[in-house]
Amino acid sequence: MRVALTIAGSDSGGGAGVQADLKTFFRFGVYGTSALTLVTAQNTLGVQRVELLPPELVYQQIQSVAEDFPIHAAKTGALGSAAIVAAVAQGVERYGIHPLVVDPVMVAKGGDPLLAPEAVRALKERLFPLASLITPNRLEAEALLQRPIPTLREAEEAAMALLALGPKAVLLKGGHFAGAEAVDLLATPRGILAFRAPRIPTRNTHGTGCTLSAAIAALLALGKPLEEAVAGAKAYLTRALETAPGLGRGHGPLNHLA
Ligand code: PXL
Repeated sequence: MRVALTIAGSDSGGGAGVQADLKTFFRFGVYGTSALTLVTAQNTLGVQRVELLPPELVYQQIQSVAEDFPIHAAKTGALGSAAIVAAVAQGVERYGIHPLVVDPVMVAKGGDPLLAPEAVRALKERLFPLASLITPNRLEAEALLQRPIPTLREAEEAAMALLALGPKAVLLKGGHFAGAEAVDLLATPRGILAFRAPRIPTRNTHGTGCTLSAAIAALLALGKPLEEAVAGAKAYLTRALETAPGLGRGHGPLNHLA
């Protein structure tokens, strides 16, 4: 059995974070392990509280998993602080964890911060050079590049600029741009590929980013090439959105069984 590791935060509502990642790994038949970075008290309406775990405890969870399991792929989600980013980078380097998908989570769906502003620099300097892929949405890409990306037309150039920050590949997600299709751009040194899917009109979008990056990590753990992993993950996300169970009174979770 193939093994994946998620290094991310807990969402008590079960729609995002580590809970979404483990459900997604399971759906792809991949054994899921985890290193928790922070704990949220959260539901579909918002985040009521965030507590960061000690960086050295984050490192130790990575150590415990890596010293006993083969890790065929990993992903990172909410990391909280610059010190946690540094601990994660140290663990990834020490145990040669690869391939690594870095989802540069900055805020939760309702706008609550999951990464300190000063940690963005640590993310770029420490973690991006270790990443096989980073998966920013429009808002995260704008924060990383310190400039607006108003439309899909500017997105290609933005994806290439993000690639220059050091990751092996960039998936600039199109969910936050206008249009009938959700177009994600995959930038690699070989050029740009566009992945298109119909935009699903729904408010049940809690955990879409977590779920996509977890599905990519699962498919990489199964040995798929990057382009195939991205295409397969996007198809899964579309099905999970289409069949969302409609739980909660806010932004509801996806159907991870899709
Ligand atoms: O979707 C980003 C995200 C990541 N990690 C945790 C979250 C969220 C969004 O709510 O709660 C723990």
